Amino acid sequence: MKRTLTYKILKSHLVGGVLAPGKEIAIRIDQTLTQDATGTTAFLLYESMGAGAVKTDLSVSYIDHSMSQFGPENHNDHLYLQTVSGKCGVCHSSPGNGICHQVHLERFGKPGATLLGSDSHTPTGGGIGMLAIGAGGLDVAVAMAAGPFYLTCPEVVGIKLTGKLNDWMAAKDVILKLLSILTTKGNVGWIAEYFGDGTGTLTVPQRATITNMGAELGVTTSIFPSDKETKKFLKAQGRADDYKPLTADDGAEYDRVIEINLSELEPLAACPSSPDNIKPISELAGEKISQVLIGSCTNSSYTDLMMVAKTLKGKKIDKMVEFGIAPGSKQVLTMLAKNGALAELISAGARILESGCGPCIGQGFSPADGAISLRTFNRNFAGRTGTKGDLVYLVSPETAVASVLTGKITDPRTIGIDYPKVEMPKKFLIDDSMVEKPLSTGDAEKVEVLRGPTIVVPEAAPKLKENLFGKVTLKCGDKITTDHIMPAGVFLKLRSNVPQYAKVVFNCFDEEGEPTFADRALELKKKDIASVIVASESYGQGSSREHAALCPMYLGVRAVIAKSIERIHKANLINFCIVPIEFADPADYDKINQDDEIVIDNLIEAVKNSDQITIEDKAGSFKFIGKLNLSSRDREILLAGGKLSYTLKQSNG
Ligand code: MIC
Ligand code: SF4
Repeated sequence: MKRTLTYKILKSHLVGGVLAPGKEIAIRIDQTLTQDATGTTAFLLYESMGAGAVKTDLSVSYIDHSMSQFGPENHNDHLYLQTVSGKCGVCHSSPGNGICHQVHLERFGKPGATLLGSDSHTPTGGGIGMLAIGAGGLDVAVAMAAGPFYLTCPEVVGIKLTGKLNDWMAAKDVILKLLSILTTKGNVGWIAEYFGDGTGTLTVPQRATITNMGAELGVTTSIFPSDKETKKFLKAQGRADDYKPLTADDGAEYDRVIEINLSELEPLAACPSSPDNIKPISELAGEKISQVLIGSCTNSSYTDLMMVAKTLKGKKIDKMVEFGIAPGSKQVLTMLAKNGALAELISAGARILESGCGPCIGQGFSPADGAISLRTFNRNFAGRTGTKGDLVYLVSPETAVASVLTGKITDPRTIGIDYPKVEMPKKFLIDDSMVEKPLSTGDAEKVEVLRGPTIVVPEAAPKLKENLFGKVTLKCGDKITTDHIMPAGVFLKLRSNVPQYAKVVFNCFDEEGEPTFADRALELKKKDIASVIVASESYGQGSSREHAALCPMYLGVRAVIAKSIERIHKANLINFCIVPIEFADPADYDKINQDDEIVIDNLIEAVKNSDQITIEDKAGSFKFIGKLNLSSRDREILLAGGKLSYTLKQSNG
């Protein structure tokens, strides 16, 4: 049988189940990554498992998200993560070393290996032929303790790339094109595998932009073959030994094929406020802008920023635009500093930010009311910038730099500048001094784990009850992202303190002068009434943050009833014992309303044995069927009271 690259890697890591689309499989995880915003919970839960030193080939803990440090919380988290990493045999990447995905690609990722990361953009590693998957922190903690990762055996969509990108066209335009075709909805359970002659024309950083933003499709991951470009990149990173060639078999059969001719692309933008709201730049050109930001794990590579610096050389940006650049890693920033490109950027008018997530996660640079912000990032969910009603357009660095010169949305092909081709360096500057390597067992034992007072161990999930009596605390619409459920930005510093962080669950829906979602849910919890969330399509899109399950769980949310639920969020709900229910008939969504009191009888019995469950209005005005789309393991986890209890039960026999 002619195999896809995806199936080859899955096969070599399979430890349970059979490789048949739609069936649950278990795979061995070679590497893990965590970042600070999800990492504290992941490590607190890891410690609760009493697992000792990590059992993976490599686990890296990055500090890159929460670096604004207003108040002691962030630094408390950093110190905890640094010391707990030392204790558990985990590499620690210090703040300033760079964004987890960029650094992992540069310094650690390996073709053919599996990577599980507590961040939804972990698929960036697919750019060098890794099978790299995002998950909740608890799933990553289990993988660090040698537990397999369970997933639905995917269907593979082959993305056939032909042709070659023209001047001023970018990898970002490729993934925006794909988002215009596949959208952010309905791709759960798929993996996107790139093949065709066009793949060989793309460099590793370009491929990584595409696999990174594949997260926005909602697919499990995206992957490119490992070929001579991969070899060139790894060699330039001083890691030639990590290279191995990997491709799909000739004539491999994909479950679906989408063809994109790179030569025919035109510059695109994702318009407010969804990554799949795609329009050609030609339609938007001339629109006045107030802000341009270049960076994030999608577009902050050395080659991206060199292209920007070369375009700006000797020029000044438009006076009405504020311009920020966040280089993806210390490697990128140092190289720009050494070759003079940084000076060109500063002299053109850029504000240089530290290497980290920064404005991508709402830490600074919130745009003015009504101001258009052009960003090379991967997400433009409403309000993610910290400004209500924000107007964020996601574009390529090429479009961003052209626009910062003119002060308007601009097609880079029209600015009359020759495209500054940037060659991949033969050798990247290698300095891993901001990565602490795992200690010897003796030294690890001596490490004192620092736990600042703002770090609170999360409460265990409560057990399911046979009959659920609840109230619909919120009814929401389509595409509710985890940013809606659990805002980041200024609240990011509360990630290690669930009772505090839970106060802002769904705060985007709170009305001034009215009790907040959290108040309403806690009030019900006191009376032993469960909160139930009702949602439409694609509930839980976006980030992997398990706080979007953990904090609602703390507030007493016990079930989510939606038309569809996204992969990582559904797993997080199960991990924290919130029952994910899908409408058997989507039309039933219209029957149920906020504040309805509902009854779900025989819940435990249904979770044990049934694929469906009856949801009834207490007042008797409706009754409908919900689907329990659960694997037998999901059922066991729910019945055990969540994944932590399940894992402890398993390890105690
Ligand atoms: C994001 O881009 O939304 C984040 C912040 O990186 C999240 C992780 C988090 O919420 O900490 C993600 O993508 O998973
Ligand atoms: Fe950081 Fe933004 Fe990437 Fe998330 S998407 S990891 S916040 S840079």
